[in-house]
Amino acid sequence: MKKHVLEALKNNKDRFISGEELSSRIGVSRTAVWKHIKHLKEEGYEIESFSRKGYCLLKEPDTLNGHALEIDIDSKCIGHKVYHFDTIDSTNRMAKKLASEGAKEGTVIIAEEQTGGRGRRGKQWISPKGSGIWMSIILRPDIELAEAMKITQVVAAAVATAIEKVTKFQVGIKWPNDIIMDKKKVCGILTEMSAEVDCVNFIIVGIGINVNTEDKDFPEDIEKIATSIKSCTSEKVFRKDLVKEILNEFEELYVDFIENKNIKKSIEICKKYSVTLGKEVRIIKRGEEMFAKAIDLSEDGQLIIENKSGKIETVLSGEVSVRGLVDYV
Ligand code: BT5
Repeated sequence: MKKHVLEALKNNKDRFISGEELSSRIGVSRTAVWKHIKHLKEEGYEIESFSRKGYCLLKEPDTLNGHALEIDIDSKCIGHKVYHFDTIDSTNRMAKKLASEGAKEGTVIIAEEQTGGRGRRGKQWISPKGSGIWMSIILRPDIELAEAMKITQVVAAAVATAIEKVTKFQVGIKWPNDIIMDKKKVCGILTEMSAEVDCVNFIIVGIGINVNTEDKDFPEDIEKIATSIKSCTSEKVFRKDLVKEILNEFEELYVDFIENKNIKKSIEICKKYSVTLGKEVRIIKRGEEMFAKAIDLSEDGQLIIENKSGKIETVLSGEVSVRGLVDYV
């Protein structure tokens, strides 16, 4: 019901809407309307109220409130259902739990803070309260295991496009799963899946973006390699606008990939934004270090490198650092 009150207020932003109108539209008593308005105010919504005129929404808070997101998101499937947590250990862990309990494709789990945010191979992801986008999307594509690996490139393409659209600041993609601004990491992507030998049960796409995060919010070792959108643009970004843009961009590229079996557009975007191609890279794979030149992305998003002896190889995954970026060692 609170969602319906909020929806009515958002749809009538420039005028007062009376308690009576709200109660008859939504089908609850005027006291119930008043209680929902009170809760919304407690959540940070600025709502002006006059006894004769009713209620008028003046300003929304920068929370990622599930109801508000569901109202605003206009993608068809991705984000139709949003679970919002004030604090959680990891949205990817929660997404896996919900997916194994039957949550539908497109369900989004988002949190203001993660206490056990995860990167790849058990690494930690720092997720300070209220300053970033820490979210996971549940996907249930009917694809083969080998295809599923490509999803990270689809996500990277969508996130890079969305950040650049919203901020107008130049972004880069560091293959395979980092988004870069000003030579530092602003976003990481973690793709996990549950699969049988021949089919995928579900895929969880985890996206962590430092949006309004301050340098002091990062531990010292991370501060050196990480940045936030606000640090780069000097402007606070309304996180909800960015979430909306990401989900829209992702849905378009994802549908193309799954329904049309076409990942071309995503790979083209990844190439366009790549900060890896043409550079000297250091790759660590199964404990072994290798220096090479990154020369291209294959049709399905693998990194093509030329090693020191001139041999062309394809890299499926691994730890990559790129000469010229802050984390190059
Ligand atoms: C990643 O791993 O970059 C994937 C990060 C995915 C985070 C999201 S948040 C929502 C969802 N729920 C989760 O629990 N996770 C996902 P990787 O490429 O392995 O990079 C991890 C490394 O990035 C760490 O070892 C640090 O060096 C660095 N790092 C940690 N926190 C960071 C931050 N906030 N910003 C930039 N770099 C960070």
